[in-house]
Amino acid sequence: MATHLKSSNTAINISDDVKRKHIGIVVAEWNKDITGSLLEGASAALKAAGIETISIKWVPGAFELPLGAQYLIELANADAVIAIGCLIKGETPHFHYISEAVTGSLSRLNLQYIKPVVYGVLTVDTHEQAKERAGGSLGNKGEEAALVALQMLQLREEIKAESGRKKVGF
Ligand code: DLZ
Repeated sequence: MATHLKSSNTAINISDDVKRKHIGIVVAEWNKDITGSLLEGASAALKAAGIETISIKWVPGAFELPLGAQYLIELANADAVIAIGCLIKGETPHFHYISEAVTGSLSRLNLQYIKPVVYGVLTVDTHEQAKERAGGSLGNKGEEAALVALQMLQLREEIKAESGRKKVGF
């Protein structure tokens, strides 16, 4: 039976086919108090949606998220990956180099594998801003990332079903 979920932007009906998908979560250890809360939000949302198979893997920092996501897709055959990290602006240009590399690489994985690789990475100025987005006053961005993964998997199923129906007519 389909499960009805409401994200901040849209309502999603999760079909039984989507519930059987394997979803990977790759999480960075840097700023673990924050990434741990984002992980809790993402896992809780996937469980509430009835997702049966969830693999959680930790990597050292945000820079390692793209390779961790690639491992989950290539070696564990994940259908979607949620990448969770927290980059806090410091006094060196590190923040810019890492956030640009991570954003570009995660974005490319979506198209390379034709699978959702969701950007659950906070890029903030302060630890306080991160806390607000990791279960604080601005919600939990991990939970939002999980809903995005489900929405994209559902979209794929719908488009597949529609294109199958069209072929029957020829
Ligand atoms: C080096 C570094 C710095 C300065 N800041 C962060 C951060 O705010 N968040 C994060 O997830 N990782 C950070 N890292 C570590 C890098 O992502 C990476 O793990 C190392 O540079 C090793 O490749």
